[in-house]
Amino acid sequence: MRKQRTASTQAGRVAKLLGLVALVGLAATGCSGDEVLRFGWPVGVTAEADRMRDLWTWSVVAALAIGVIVWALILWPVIAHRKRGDELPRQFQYNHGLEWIYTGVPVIIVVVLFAFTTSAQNFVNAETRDPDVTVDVLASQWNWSFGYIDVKGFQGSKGSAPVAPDGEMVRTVGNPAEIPMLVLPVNKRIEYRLHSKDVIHSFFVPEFHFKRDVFPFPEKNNQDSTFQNTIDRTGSFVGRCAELCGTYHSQMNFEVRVLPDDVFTQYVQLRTQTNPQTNRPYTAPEALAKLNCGELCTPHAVTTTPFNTDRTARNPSG
Ligand SMILES: [Cu+2]
Repeated sequence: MRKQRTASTQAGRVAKLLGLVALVGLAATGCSGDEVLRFGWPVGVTAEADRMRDLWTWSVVAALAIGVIVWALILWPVIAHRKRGDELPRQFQYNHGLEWIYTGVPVIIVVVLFAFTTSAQNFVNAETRDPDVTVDVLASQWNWSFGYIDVKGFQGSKGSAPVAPDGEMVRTVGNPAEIPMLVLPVNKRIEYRLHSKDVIHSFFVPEFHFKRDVFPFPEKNNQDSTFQNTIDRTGSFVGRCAELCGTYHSQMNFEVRVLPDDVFTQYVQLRTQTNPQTNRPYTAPEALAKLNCGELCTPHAVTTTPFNTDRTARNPSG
């Protein structure tokens, strides 16, 4: 009896110690409640991102809860039932009830996780028939080019070769002085049509909580190179290539600039006009500078901060 009491007192002490360690660990990170529940993910800027964040948060919470139960089931026999003599303790094998539980519970967990994952995936992959803006995303070693399929009457259609001849689509192409910039309107349905000139790349915007591989045309094996989303706030977001694609893969970054709808309309109109100062069509930074809409139109892209687009500074061996 005394032995049992001692064991339960020790288990209580260990539980208190573990609780204290968890509390200090949580407090010492300096994270807010929302940050803790994001478990390392950035703040999402699309409804799709929020849905995936919910799935991620609750999956981690479920995994932690199961982890705590498993740790307790390991620690409890280690502490409370450690060897106390040579006498063999009572044996519990062939307990069918227990076997049903530890087979059935994991199956239920997998089914529940599968259901929630499928539901989130269907929501993220959903596409409307008539998106507000359709952008052609062309990846190449080691650059991005973004075109507006609806601008200048280009008749692109899903499934057809998406590369428009030069001049038919307003395009933004990165160069050593300008990061490639994808300018989009806020709260509008955007369709992204992805394709590559050469090897496989991957279109990744951390704030979208989403990336999709970008394959050379034509599509094979029923791959879906199109996706849609709606960005719910204005701002400037970093995009990256997330598929190792060669020497300068790490510098294959881009920027997503999200503007109010009316400013975006003016932006696209400017991009179809000639800049009297250069006698060439307005580039993305020139058009943003002309729009003069404060911080939102500040042409981050003419500097390379925080990006480094300098392809000449490194030696050829990379
Ligand atoms: Cu790449």
